[in-house]
Amino acid sequence: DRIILPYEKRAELAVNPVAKQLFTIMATKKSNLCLSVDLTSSIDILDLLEKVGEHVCLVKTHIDIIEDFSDNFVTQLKQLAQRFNFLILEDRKFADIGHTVSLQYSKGIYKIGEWADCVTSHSLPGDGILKALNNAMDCANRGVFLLAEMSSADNLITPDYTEATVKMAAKYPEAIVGFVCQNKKTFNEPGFIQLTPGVQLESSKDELGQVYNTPEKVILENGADVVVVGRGIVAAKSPETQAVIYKDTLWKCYMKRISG
Ligand code: 5BU
Repeated sequence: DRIILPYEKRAELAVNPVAKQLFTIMATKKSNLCLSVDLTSSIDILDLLEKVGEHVCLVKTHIDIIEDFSDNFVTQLKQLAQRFNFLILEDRKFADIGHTVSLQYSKGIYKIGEWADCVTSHSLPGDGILKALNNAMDCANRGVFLLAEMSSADNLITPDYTEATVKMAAKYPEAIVGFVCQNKKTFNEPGFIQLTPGVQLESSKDELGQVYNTPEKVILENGADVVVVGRGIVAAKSPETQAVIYKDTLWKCYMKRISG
């Protein structure tokens, strides 16, 4: 059962190199916190990461919301990732035919494939999207989190869709870091990582459909391995203090889970 296996053990079972790295970073830094840096100014993002980089295993970006994007931003982001030992996930949610996705992954102004350790992708278009990403990743240290479930209220993903998504991943195991999902029953494979967004210290909602569960619920009941927190940290008075609170709370839940 993946739920009670420690990250060190799961690192050995992972096929994708980014999954291996991420399990190892979590175990080393004692952090299963992924910070979603949903800010629109590159300086604000870099300043925030200076303060919280040491507390996170993964930084999740939406590169297309940054208003002053530049190649220099990417250079600085990569330097912070090196310095603080975290990985970068571009939450691009690819959702087109394979050919278009391979262009979106490698080209344009963002050239995502050059700097993002991993990306998110929908399964909706069929496995051509994974074939495209797998080819574009070209044996580099790269990987995909496949979206099997969403956190938002009344989303249209059905249990059949979720199951078919997990089956699709089995065709390209070397490309798959894990799944973005909300439920531990979604998959069993211990080498894959469950990334779960929609988390704050208190269960709540926002005005646009986001649903928040607590760390206890998502880790102990729902099987989250890496927990995505955005506004819970980014919008706090002191993001640094709040990041430490999240990091400690999430890690405690994980320790409790693996102790059975
Ligand atoms: P929040 O501020 O903690 O609500 O931010 C959550 C982030 O996770 C945000 O960047 C979303 O785009 C992302 N997300 C999500 O909230 N729910 C999902 O199901 C998926 C991604 Br997939």
